[in-house]
Amino acid sequence: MSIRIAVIGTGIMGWAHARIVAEDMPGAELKVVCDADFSKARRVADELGASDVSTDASTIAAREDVDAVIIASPDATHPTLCLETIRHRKFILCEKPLAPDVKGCLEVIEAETAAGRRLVQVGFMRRFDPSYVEMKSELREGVVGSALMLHCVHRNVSAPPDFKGFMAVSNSAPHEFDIARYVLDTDIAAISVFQPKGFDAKTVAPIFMVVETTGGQLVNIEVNNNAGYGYDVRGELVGAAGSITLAAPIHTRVNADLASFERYPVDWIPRFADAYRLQNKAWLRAVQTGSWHPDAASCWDGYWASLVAEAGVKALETKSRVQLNAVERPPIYA
Ligand code: ISE
Repeated sequence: MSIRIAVIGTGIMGWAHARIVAEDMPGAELKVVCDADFSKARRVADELGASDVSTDASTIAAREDVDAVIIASPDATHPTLCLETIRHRKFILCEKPLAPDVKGCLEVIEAETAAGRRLVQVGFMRRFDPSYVEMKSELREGVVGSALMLHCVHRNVSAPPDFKGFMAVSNSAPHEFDIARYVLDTDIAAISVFQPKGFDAKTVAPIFMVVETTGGQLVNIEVNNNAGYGYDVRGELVGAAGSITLAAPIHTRVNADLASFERYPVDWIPRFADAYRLQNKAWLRAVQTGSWHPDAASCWDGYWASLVAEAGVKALETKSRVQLNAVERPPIYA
């Protein structure tokens, strides 16, 4: 019996998830494509062979022909749609962020705790990226000794029209906040945020963060949403006895015009194509079996990403180091 999946949202991520469901998730069926704009939903449904379209996201979870829901609608709608879907006890893959603020994350955590079981996986797909997975396992093997620092670079070609400077912290960097917790197996104690001279929190410009973990490690994160040359995500974990460097999935090297070069991807979809496929397949197995992949990001991980993001925006705006105070972890996320 196929798992009938509804995808809410037909933006860059909604398209990407709908395509993976339709083309690369045996055991799943793309049942409904939902978008407030009927023509967008119709176009994705027609191209990918979905059975139905909808323009009302609030009705999706109640549908008897939908078993599970992928939420890839605008960030602000995520918590409400999670709450509605949890109310119907259906599994959710919620694109990051779980909620744009900590309050929204805690509301979803409260609902999931009341439901007595995990139903939500948050779309921190880098946890399924083969290079980050290998970085974590090499660290666990003790190859480079104890982890001391993690250097992160996260560069986009260009920021979307409505992007503001602080969104480098609240929208882009949550991937690094989460992957640091995943790779280092730790939580976050404090964050400091800097920009080169002459920029403010509204100006889209390179942002440099220093994150202190509760394990005593240092994580530095550069985010540049207008790097211009390509989508470039780098990472180097520094241990007491060596280091582990992330390798991007480069498949060809071009030799032409007396030059030899590799091409950068245009955005995160091709760079993390394997990660999205593996993430979505792991989520489908959880829907089918009720047991979660150990790397799957839970609502607790979604809460931490928003907690660090909120602290990071405050650190940017106040030009100060901000310490984090997390709530106690509910037992269902142990
Ligand atoms: C975007 O929202 C993402 O999630 C991408 O993975 C990230 O690279 C990009 O910077 C964000 O804006």
